[in-house]
Amino acid sequence: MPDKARKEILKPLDIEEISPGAFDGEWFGSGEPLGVISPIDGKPIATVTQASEEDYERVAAAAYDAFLEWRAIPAPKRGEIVRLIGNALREKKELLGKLVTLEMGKILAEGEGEVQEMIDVCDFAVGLSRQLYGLTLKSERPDHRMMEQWHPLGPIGVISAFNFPVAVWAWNFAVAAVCGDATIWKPSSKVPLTAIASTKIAAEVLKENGVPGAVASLVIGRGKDVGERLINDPRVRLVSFTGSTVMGKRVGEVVGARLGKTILELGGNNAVIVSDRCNITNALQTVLFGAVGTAGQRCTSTRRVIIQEKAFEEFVGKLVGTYQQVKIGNPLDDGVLVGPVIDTACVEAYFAAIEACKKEGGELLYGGAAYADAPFDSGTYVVPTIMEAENRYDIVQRETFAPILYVMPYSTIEEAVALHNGVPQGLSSAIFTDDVYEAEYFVSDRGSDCGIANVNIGTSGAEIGGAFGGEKETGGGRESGSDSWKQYMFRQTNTISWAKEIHLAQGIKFEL
Ligand code: UN1
Repeated sequence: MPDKARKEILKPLDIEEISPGAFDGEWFGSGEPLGVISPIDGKPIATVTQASEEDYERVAAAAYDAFLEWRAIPAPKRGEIVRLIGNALREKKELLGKLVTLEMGKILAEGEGEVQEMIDVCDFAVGLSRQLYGLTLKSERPDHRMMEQWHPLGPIGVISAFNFPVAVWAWNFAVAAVCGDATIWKPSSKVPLTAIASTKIAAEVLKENGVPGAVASLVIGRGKDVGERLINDPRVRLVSFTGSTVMGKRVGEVVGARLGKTILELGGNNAVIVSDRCNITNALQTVLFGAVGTAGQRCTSTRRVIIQEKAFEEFVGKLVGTYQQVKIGNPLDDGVLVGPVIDTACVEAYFAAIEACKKEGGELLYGGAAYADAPFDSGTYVVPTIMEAENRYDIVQRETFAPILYVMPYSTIEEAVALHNGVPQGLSSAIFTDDVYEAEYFVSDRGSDCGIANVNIGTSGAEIGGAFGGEKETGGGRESGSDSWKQYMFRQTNTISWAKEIHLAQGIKFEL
């Protein structure tokens, strides 16, 4: 990729060749340098000076002080700051979207889509800032009133993954900010530049409005230096973690042991059920986007398609036909639908999964190879793959973060749902059907066991207005929309007496 393209993206976003990786109102960093590589061509983009353990301490102390100041500002005023951050993101949408593409490898439309999610959640949070409502409750005592209030919680730790380098931070930051919390963000070390750029955009607005910069704190560093400190830090009342189930279990254990709170967004193993009574064209298009979009690296990516046996052959045949037309290449180029995967470790996981599936009896129907016409020799371009497999295979039970789709037939809707739910994860799910019974069964108490269940749309591409997250090994957390904000605050029950005399609850008499 020409250096010009890099400059055109980095310069206007104020990313230097060597950027400090810690922010607490000021930029600094005294840890080891981290080279950032673009998966597009395997070449370096820039270097980040990581945060050391001491740097983490400085950031956490500043975030705590910033929280004390920020929580005293009325929530709608905090919302106004978030509104301005949303506007700043609107101005930088194209640029930041390009940086997401450069650093992470997803296509431009998806890079910009991610920034759109940031904007959307800012808008959502602005409205929320005039709500954050509690209940009033009837007291059993005369002339007493009970109510609930929600108060700011404290600094929030946000540990985000490489695949959604900016949107997931925004889901947490925008909501936490209107709730009165400061955020300490530890992004994936694979994508630190987008984190620096996003923090700079927010920091400028904070500065212009006299708000402490540490409301949007950042620590880029190694897990053992800053990640472990963050999850062990009693000042950090809530840790919102997105990543693998293995890592999430560790975060859950450590934060749980100190009785802190967590939001865990872990692995998915998302399936689409395709009925023989559905719009096949729509189902094909949707499965394609879900399975090959972001090169299969969304936690909501479609990994399994469970197809009614009468429609199986036709659907799979057509699906292979659609896969053949997908343009793979430089994600900065027009018309490309699939860019590189994040790194060569991902490519290894891709080949290992295909081999494992074959060994268990699976059949390769399409793909299963490095992309022969890759635009660069970075070793990160693979052909999206379709395999016929059985749900019980060990490899099908696991989440492989690569564009591999397992297809399998079913006969009854009840069997389809049993197959669907027969995996350890429970993030996102979908059914394609025109049959009311099937659709309602899928979203009923006996239906999908996932946090997200859709009818006639796919597993990925959730709107920010809904609560996002999943059940079982996905971790049970919910973030962004609906009433997810409650996790960023603590609930206080207030009972207020305006009675002339004392009344004890439960009618107890306790008099001298
Ligand atoms: C993720 O993959 O970590 O629903 C998040 C979606 C996006 C977010 C995915 N809105 O696919």
